Amino acid sequence: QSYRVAILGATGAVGTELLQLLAERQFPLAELRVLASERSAGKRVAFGDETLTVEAVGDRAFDDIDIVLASAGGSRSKQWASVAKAAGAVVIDNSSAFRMDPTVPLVVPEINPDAAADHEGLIANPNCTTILMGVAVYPLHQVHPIRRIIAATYQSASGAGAMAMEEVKVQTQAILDGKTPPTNSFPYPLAFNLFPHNTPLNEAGYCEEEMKMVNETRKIFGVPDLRVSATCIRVPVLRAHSEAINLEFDQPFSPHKAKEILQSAPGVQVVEDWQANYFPMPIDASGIDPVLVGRIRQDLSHPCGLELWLSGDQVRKGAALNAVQIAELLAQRNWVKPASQRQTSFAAVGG
Ligand code: 2RA
Repeated sequence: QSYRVAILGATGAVGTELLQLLAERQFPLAELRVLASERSAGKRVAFGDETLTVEAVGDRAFDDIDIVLASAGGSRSKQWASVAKAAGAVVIDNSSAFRMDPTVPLVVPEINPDAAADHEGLIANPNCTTILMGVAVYPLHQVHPIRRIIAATYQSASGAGAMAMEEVKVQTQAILDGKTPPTNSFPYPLAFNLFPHNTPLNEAGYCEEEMKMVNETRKIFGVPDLRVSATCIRVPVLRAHSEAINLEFDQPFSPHKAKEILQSAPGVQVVEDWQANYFPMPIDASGIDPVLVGRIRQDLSHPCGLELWLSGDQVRKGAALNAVQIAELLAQRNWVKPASQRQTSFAAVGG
């Protein structure tokens, strides 16, 4: 079976990656519609060796569409998700708008694929930092339940969009030329600098980005009381996030056993050459599917603790690839239609 797919936000960094992945992975397409704001209508975007013309999103834009891959920001998702659902499409939304809605599955296919079965036309793609951490630590959680996660992230400019990636290059050149670097994507220069993620802070002093890792991980793992703390930092890297992760279990977890588990874990590639001091880096993680994990070692401050380090492509597995893998999951399991409609059709044929 092939599907009529629409990409909302087709001209952004994630939208561009969605197009590339749909072509690379030969997703079964009956039609591909590329949608963006009025301002981008008419632009041409590459799809494999074709080019497609961007259409302005509007009330009829989702007619006859089966699957919408949305990555145009939370306000656009809030504006158009109900229109797309009403037109009969399932929306896989990359924004944070619906992630914590109890009626909306929040899915990482390597972790909780079955959660996608219950969708009623809307599935949320988790935050990039949550996806990368979850893919790396869930295989360990399946062997010994994790009691506590402490994460420190080193987040690339791509998380703030294609313009931010361009700006960090311009800032770098300006500083090398002895000029004042422009600051549009962030309130302060990112080149030769780093700073705590600049999303709003709560009363406890945690920013929204850090609370996404706490709350989304609990929902995806199905462990509402999982103890998570995070410190999210923006660093002058283009498109791969890195994370230092400390895990506490209820019993000792040997680094050797952890490495063995991760070497066969879905979506993970272990990279650690202790002699060469070679471990995951953004320059290796950029542009590839797997999350690179390494420096797996005993936490020397806790007998039941484990430390690890990861780098993963924020635009790819952190956003676009995870969304496309959800679409592939729906197609493989015949879950494209909302659960209530599937049950009705099953009953109708005397199932
Ligand atoms: C960031 N995770 O990196 C957020 C948005 N994708 O800023």
